[in-house]
Amino acid sequence: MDPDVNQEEFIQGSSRSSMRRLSCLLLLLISISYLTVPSVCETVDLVQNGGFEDGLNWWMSFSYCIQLPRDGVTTPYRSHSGRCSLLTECGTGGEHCFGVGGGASQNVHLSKTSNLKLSFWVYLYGIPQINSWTDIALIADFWMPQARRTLVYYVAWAENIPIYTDFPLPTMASENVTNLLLHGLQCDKWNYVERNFEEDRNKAWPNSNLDTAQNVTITLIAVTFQRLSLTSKGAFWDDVSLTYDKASEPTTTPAPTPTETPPQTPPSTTPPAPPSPTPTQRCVIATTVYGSTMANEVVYMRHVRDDMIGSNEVGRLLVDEWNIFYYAWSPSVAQFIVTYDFLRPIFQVLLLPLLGIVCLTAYVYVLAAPLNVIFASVIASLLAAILSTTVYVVMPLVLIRTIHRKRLNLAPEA
Ligand SMILES: [Ca+2]
Repeated sequence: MDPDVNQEEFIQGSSRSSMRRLSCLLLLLISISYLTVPSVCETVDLVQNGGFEDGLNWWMSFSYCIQLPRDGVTTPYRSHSGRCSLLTECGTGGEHCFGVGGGASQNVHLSKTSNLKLSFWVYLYGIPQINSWTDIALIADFWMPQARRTLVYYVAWAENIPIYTDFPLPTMASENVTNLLLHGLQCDKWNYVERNFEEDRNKAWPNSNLDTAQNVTITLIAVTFQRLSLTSKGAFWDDVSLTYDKASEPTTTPAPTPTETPPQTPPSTTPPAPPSPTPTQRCVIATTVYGSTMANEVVYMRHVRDDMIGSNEVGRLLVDEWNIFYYAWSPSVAQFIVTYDFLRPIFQVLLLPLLGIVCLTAYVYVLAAPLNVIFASVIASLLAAILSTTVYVVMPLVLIRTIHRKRLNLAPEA
């Protein structure tokens, strides 16, 4: 017996056994991630395109003064996550209008209004410490069959004059408008605001049954009432979110569903061709496989990529590097799937491990983020890279090698 051959067989057997154990461990980890992250996966966001990565899709831009239009616009100049945010800018009042500014709004359909959490990031600029004659606010309008109630979350307001109880519409009765002044927000930096929507609503109108509200319109606006303003001022908005936790929802009542209001530029449900990766950097393969940019799987993947990992400078750098690599080859794969449509269900199965990896990545990010968001982005990216490479590169190679060797062993000797 040749001891070298025995040693080689022993090493090969040992490496196969290690690979099997690694594969089992990975499968176990991915399965556990599916079971243990329902809170992450089942948080439903009713606001569409709240990170403004798809331009103003789902949002409607408007100006406070028609003669001096200053619509809300999306901009890559500054963002909290991803590449873009919404800019609402104030202007000089001049002689034409009492206030100049504008914003963007989105109508959200509610089948019930409980367990709702409102959150957003806002970056104020050009606002002095004391009074600027400027109102910057997120406005929530509840629409009911016979009435309308308005909650105004001020992030900046004209401190030296009484608050406009009828802002933004002078015709609204003040008892229907509730102003909430959000203190402690700072200029020239991103501020995070999170509100219990239900609590605010019930405090504002304890005796009115707002459960009957079927729609809420969320408006982001910046308006100045200064006649002569030399400085540019306003706000950037990002990651606007109105969520409810599916897990905590009573089973006896129907679940809220995303808005049915047609968007300004509705995404195609059956893309005839693979979606373009620019400028919004959609997940092209997942979008092609699941048939829509708004498919739950695609929205979730994008959310983890842009709003979690890409929520800080280092994370965004990692996401950018990944995008350069990914978009170098993914449009060809997407085109292939479009050409051979019957492959779509196969790709849906092939993407299941990726969904598990994304859930696990999100779980790790959520665990690590309270320590440090940059650390969370790095560790989550690293985990995603290692798991994806192992599942989609290493394991298939090992499988091919094993099959090849078995064939060689079975081949009759010459
Ligand atoms: Ca964004």
